[in-house]
This record gives sequence, structure tokens and C-alpha cells, in this order.
Amino acid sequence: MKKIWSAVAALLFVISSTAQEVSMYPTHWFAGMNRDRVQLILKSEDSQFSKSTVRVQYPGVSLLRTHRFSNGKYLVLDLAVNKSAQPGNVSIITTANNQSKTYTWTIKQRREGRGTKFAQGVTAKDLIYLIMPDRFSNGDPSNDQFANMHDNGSDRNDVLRRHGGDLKGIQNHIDYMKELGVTALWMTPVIENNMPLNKEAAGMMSGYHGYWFTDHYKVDPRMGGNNSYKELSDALHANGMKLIQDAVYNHIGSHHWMAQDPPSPDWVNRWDKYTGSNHRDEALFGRYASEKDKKQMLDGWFVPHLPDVNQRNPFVANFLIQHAIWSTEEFGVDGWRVDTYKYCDEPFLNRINDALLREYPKLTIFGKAWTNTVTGSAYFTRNNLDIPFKHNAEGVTDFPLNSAIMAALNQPFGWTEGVNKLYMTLAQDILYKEPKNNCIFLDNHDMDRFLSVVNEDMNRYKQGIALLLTLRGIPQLYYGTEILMKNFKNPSDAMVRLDFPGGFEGDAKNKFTVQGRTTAEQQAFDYVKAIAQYRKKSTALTTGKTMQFLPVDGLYVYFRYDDQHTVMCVINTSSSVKKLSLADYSERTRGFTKGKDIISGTSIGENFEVAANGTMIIELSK
Ligand SMILES: [Ca+2]
Ligand SMILES: [Ca+2]
Repeated sequence: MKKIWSAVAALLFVISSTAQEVSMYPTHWFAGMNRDRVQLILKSEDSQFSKSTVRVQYPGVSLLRTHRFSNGKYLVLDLAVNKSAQPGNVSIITTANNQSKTYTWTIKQRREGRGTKFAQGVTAKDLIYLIMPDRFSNGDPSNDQFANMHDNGSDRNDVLRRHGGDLKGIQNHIDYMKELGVTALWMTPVIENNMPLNKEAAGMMSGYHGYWFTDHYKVDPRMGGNNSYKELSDALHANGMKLIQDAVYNHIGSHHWMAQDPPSPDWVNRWDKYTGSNHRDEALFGRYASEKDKKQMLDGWFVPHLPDVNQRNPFVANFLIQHAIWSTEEFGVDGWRVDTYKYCDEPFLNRINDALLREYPKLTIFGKAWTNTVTGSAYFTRNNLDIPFKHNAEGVTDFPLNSAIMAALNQPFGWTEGVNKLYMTLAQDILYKEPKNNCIFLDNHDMDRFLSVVNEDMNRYKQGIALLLTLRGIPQLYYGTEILMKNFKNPSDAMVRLDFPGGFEGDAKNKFTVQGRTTAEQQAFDYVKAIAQYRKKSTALTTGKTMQFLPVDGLYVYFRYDDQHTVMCVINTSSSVKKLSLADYSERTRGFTKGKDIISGTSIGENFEVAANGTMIIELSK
């Protein structure tokens, strides 16, 4: 009997001594990575944990250095993970007071198809569809709420609360996106946001939008968790589509461990009293900028419940860099959209971009730099500016072009207004190294919906869609624009993030189907689809060059062209019919005698007309 009990006791000892009572970041790593140094954060609940000594046992993995902090719950290990290290379980043995504990940290096999099945990059050949997952479709009502989470409710009657949409709901509608001509999916963040409701002007708001991270290494269970994200990624890739992940380096939710219980206080930028960012990118690049304004721009907090991350702290920088690489490998990411780009430490941004590209050379990275000028926009990407600090991201979200398109569609024609504003803005592309890498858009989750901005005028709607799909850049369509979803951000942003009709059980109409759409909605859907599908085959519209002609009385004509194809785009913002002649644009039309409007299918000859407020996308032929 005694023998049995001692065997049981021995077994219990083994179990207790290998129990994972520490959190590890990264949760695991991969065999054969270029990045062969990993900084592993161990976080215990024991405030004496850092007094332990540490050994690491695994072929090909060695412990280079152990770091300790003012907060005794943490140990940070610098590990060398040699290229020869095979997938398997690394033993991390801590010893304190003559007692040893063994923790397991895993090295996994790499994902297959780097550069071909994932990390492929997203280019101007793609069409990005932007979805806010909570608001698109509820594929699994069992994950709508969790009693043990801070925000444990779900209520579709409240625009500020969670609505239950998830990754499975998106996966269920891949065919819908494909039919429309979408080739890449960008979702607002799917990482865990275990935050309580936050009081905002419009009411009590949840983190339904995803920008309040609390654990980088967990996909929010209300989205479906890590496995659901992998399944969605695999399904997208099996359908020839790509995945863009939304990164947030600038801030974290106030309930993130890095904010609540950091290794040392300097993991977050702190001020004697609350200081918000001044949101002024000019303070970074302006010739006459002051250091005071620059510091407030970068280290000031975005809002009070989102602590500003100190990327100058090398441990924080490593944490963010490793997480970006880990996510790309773990989930099969093809490109990154980086939130609040202009608020991040600038050398850090270049370092993280370099680290990602060293591992995945074809990966695409574009920063969200919401600026008002082309100079500001160009500053945050590879540019032709003669300035001391050069950003290295391939592209940015092109806000100045968005403003110019809205001016073209809403303003009366003038010397600097209307389509002239668009002409002038595109002329400033000289500041970008490669403007085709910019992500271009009519609206997104932070802006008034496009249809409302053009006063629900269908001629203007069509012109906007045509511009989006024929101008240089990577076009991004915001979910629902194709079925005429509308609204202003009044009284809150949530009004432009309403549920996709048909994505939720009990919806009166299902606009994922032809039967669920009105005639106008179907026309809009078909319009987007026609150009998007044509665009896929048109090298001129995707990788081709651009030539624009000075607008005349509201008529704007530009060409996209290469050796194979020439496409003539005609945007008539005036309320009168315009007569056109190919001869007037002979630099680009020489040798062509006719063409076909790819939208209407109408053939044109050397002389033709465009309707008042009309749009034509004409493929020229000989
Ligand atoms: Ca759900
Ligand atoms: Ca910042």
C-alpha cells in the first residue's frame, strides 16, 4: 500500500512540477526561422519568481542571458534557437530554494508555402475587402458572450455593444466576396479585447471593433479563437485569396498585462498627468517643428483607456517584432495594415518592417497614417523627400487621395476644386517612391460611409467606384458599400459599422443573395463586380502607368496603360453631355480607332459622347 501511495505522490509531484503556471510570450516559436534569437518573456503570479535561476534543455536551443526587472513576477530569457533545432518541446527549468520546476516551451514546424501560399504580399492586382468582424455575420452564436470576460454581454439593439459576428461568419461568405471580385480580406483586429465597457460620449462602448488588445497571443474567443482564425486563413488561401492582419503597435487596452502589471514602468509611456497626443504628423517632419510637439505627438496617449506603448524599450520592441513574425507564421498572413502608424516611434517602425521582410520578403506592409497632405502621407512611406529620417514601409493608406476623390465628386468645378483637386493631388505622386503601393479607398470604419458623403447620388457613387478601381494603388472596399450601406458617424463611429443585413439570424433581408437586394442595391453590386472582375484581367489598370489630362469644365480624362492594353477613363462631373474625340488625347490614343466601355458594353468610335455626370471605362482597340 505504501508503495502505491509513494508512486501516486511521485506522479503528483511530476504533474505539479511541470504545470504551466507561467505565461510565455511568444507562446511558441518555429523551427528554421531566419530570426534565430528569441526573447522569451516568462510571467508568473509569484512575485519572487525572478529569484529563480534558469536552465534550458533542448538540442539547438541555448540560453544566452536572463533579464530581471523591478517586478519580480518576470524573467526574460534571451534564447538562441539555431536553424538546426527541430520541432519539439524545450524544457525550461527554474530553480529557487533548492526546488526545481520544469516548464515546456514548444518549437513547431513552420507553415508550408511561405511566399506562395501565405506571406505572398498584397499588390495593386488585388482588391481588398475591409470587414469589421463583429458586424458582418454571426457564424457561431455559441461564442457571442462569455461570463468570465469583462464585457460579457452581446446586444444587437445597441450599436455600441458586441453583436456576435465572428470569423466563422466571414468564412461562410467567402463565395460572396469572390463573386464580387475581392481577392484579399482585411479585418479590423481579431486579437483578444478583454476590456470592460468604456464610457464614451455616445454611451457605454465595448471593444467590438478590436482595437483594445489585452493579450496579443490570443484571438478573441468571441471571434472564434486561434483555431477559427487559422481555419478562415486556410479557407481564404484555398480559394486563392489573401489575408491582411491589422496590427496595433502604438497602444494596448488598459487591461493588458503590459499596462496593469508590467515588468517595469517604462514599458508604457507615462506622463505626470494625462497627456493625449496632439495628432499632428507635421510635428514629426515639419522643417520648423519643436521637440515638445514631437514628443507629445509620439508619446501622448491616443485616448485615456489606451496606454501608449514605449517602443524605445528594447524588450517591448522585441515583444512586438516577435509577435508580428509569429502571427504571420502561425496564421498565414499575407500583408499587414498597421494602425496608428504615425504615433509610433519611427526607428522602431523601420526595424519591425525590416524584421518582417527579412523573414518574408514578399510581405506587404502599409501604415495607416491619417494625414491631410501628400507630403505627410509620403513621409510615412518610401519617398523622394530630401529629409534626414526616411521611413521604409512600402505604402500608406492614402488619405490625401481619398480627400481628393471626395472633392472631385462633391465640389463644383473650379481652378483648385472639383476634379482639379484630384488632378492636382495625383500630380504630387512625385513624392512617393511607388504610389501603386498605397492602399486607396472611398471610406473605411473610421469615416462617413461613401454613399452618404456623395449625398446618395448614384451617378457620383458610380464615379467613385470607377475611380477606386481604375486609379493607381491597392483598392480597398469597405463592407456593405457594394449594397449601398450608408450613414454618417453621427452620433458615433458605430453608425458606419452597422450589421451586414443577412449576416445574422432573424434578419429580415439577406443581402448576401440576389433575392434579398433591392433593384438599386443589385445594380450597385453588379457595377462593383463588373469593374472588379474586369480589373483582375487588366494589366493596364493594375500594374500599368497613368497619364492624366487637365480637366476641362468638369470633364476628367485619364489613361492607364502598358504595352498590352490602354484603358481610357472618363469621369464627367458636369451636368451637361460632353463630346470627346480620341484625337484630343493622341499621346495615348495614337493607333487606336475604337473602344468598348467595359461597364455598359457600348462600343465607341473616334468620336463619342459621355452622358451628363457619366462614367466610362473604355478599353481601346485598333
Ligand atoms: Ca458569434
Ligand atoms: Ca505612441
